[in-house]
Amino acid sequence: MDPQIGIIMGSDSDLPTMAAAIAVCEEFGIAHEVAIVSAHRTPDRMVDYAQQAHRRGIKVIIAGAGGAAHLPGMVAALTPLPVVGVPVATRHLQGLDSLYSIVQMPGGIPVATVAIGNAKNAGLLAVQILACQQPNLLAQVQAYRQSLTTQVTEKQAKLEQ
Ligand code: RP5
Repeated sequence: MDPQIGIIMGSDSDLPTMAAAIAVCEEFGIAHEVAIVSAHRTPDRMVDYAQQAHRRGIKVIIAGAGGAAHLPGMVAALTPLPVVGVPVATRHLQGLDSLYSIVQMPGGIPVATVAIGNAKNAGLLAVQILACQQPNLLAQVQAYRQSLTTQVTEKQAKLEQ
């Protein structure tokens, strides 16, 4: 099955963070691909990936990067697809630099930026974007939400025992 979500990151050192987005795709049974695409170290590969993704059937791109995190914004500038940005926490500034690099996009070129390190939400957002056009997936999202509600209800019930 052709991948519908592209998960890219600036370095293999981002993988432990981005693994949560991969896990969401696996949980929802969505075909996805994972690639290391660096805005700074492999700029030509980044341009090629961003320009070709929609032609290959990708519907949403999740892009994670840390430090001078230009990958999500540059990819967003090069693709018509929605881009979800994940600021990866860095050793020196704890990801604040990554967040600032990704979140302040100029009007016209959005990146849906999640919280620092929150690749899980990036995966869920990508799934929900796909679910707009896929009733079965929408039902899965609703079931997932219901499971969150149930977990809280059960914890509350334990507190009251
Ligand atoms: C960014 O630089 C990557 O996204 C990564 O978060 C950061 C550090 O990369 P490495 O030096 O660990 O390869 O491009």
